[in-house]
Amino acid sequence: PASSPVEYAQARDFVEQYHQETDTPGLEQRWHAVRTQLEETGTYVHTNAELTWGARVAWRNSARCIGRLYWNSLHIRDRRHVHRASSVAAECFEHLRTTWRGGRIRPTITVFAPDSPTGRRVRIWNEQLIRYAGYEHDDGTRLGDGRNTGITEFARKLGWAGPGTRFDVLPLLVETDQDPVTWFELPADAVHEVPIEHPEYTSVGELALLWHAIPAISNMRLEIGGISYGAAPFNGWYLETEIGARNLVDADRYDVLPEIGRLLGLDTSSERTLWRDRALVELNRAVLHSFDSAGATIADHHTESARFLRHVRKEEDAGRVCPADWSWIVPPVSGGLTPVYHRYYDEADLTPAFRLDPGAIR
Ligand code: HEM
Ligand code: NRG
Repeated sequence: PASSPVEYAQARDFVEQYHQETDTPGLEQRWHAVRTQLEETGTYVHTNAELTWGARVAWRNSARCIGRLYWNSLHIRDRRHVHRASSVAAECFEHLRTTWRGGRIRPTITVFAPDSPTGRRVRIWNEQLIRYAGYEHDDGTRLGDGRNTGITEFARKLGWAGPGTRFDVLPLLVETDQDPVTWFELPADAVHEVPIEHPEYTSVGELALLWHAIPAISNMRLEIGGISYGAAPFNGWYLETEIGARNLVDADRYDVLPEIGRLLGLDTSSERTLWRDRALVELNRAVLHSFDSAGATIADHHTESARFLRHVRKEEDAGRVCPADWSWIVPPVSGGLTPVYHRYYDEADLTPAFRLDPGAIR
């Protein structure tokens, strides 16, 4: 189904906002050109500068993101001419290779062809470019990442089969108006993984835990001035708590705290020994230590929290509101030790924006 024509008001707001904030002359001239395109085609084409600024501001407007201090240096890969499934997959793999930079990860977004009134449409089904499969076997045993059982089942129905380890990298699932949803195995040189080891408790390494170095969200649409980019995968770097307090820890995911507690010789007989909390802190130390050893960029929650408050102050100084969602910004470890805990934030739904489609599956 074709998307509806772009709304004039959204296009106008964006063009105004762009010219004002970036001090670019020629607003009325540009608006005239945009309006003509809207009249003739029902949509319009962003200039390169508009796309760059729009994507950066969509990041700046992401209320759940603690990492926004560097919003203005987001690297944009303009791939608006790419709209076939296999080329989309190839460009996603190239995205992963170029953002890596030998471990000095550079925040990057690749923008594919937008939805159009003529029916053009590109979708990546995966939540992130790199995710681990989750299996629920008939005998009730589970393997891998419980978050991804839905998409794993879906990939298997399409004919994909993983090696059956705890960390099988899922294939990329791409659908376009011209291609039914198709799976593409990720090439090894696009996937960097970090084995998790503890700086002192060497037995933690025997658990053979690992995680992928790059978090690249691929199922959010990028909305700029009424244009909707249905596939625009982006990444920065990890905050250690995402891995060390959630992905490896949530009971419905890798649930490793009981194993860590045993290895550390903690008294797990009662909650009141706080063995979970002690294991959690050691796991987060292990994640930071392992990424550092691998030379892969990763933030810690103290430093990233302080940076975020610098960002909020900079935004205020620039005369802008900085929308933030307390429940997403405050880290899941030692919340009260971080400065982001001790205040409230503005709420606002600003555009450009990244949005999750209601139909997105896991
Ligand atoms: C969410 C950190 C870069 C857009 C988050 C979250 C963290 C985070 C910790 C919360 C995730 C969760 O609790 O599951 C960082 C760090 C970055 C970074 C350390 C390093 C540069 C980026 C970039 C973009 C971005 C480059 C987009 C261009 C978002 C969005 C969300 C988010 C849209 C919300 C995701 C959702 O609703 O599920 N970020 N981020 N972030 N970030 Fe960032
Ligand atoms: N919690 C998710 C990733 C969400 C986004 N986090 C970032 N984004 N750091 C996880 O995989 O654990 N980023 O663009 O850097």
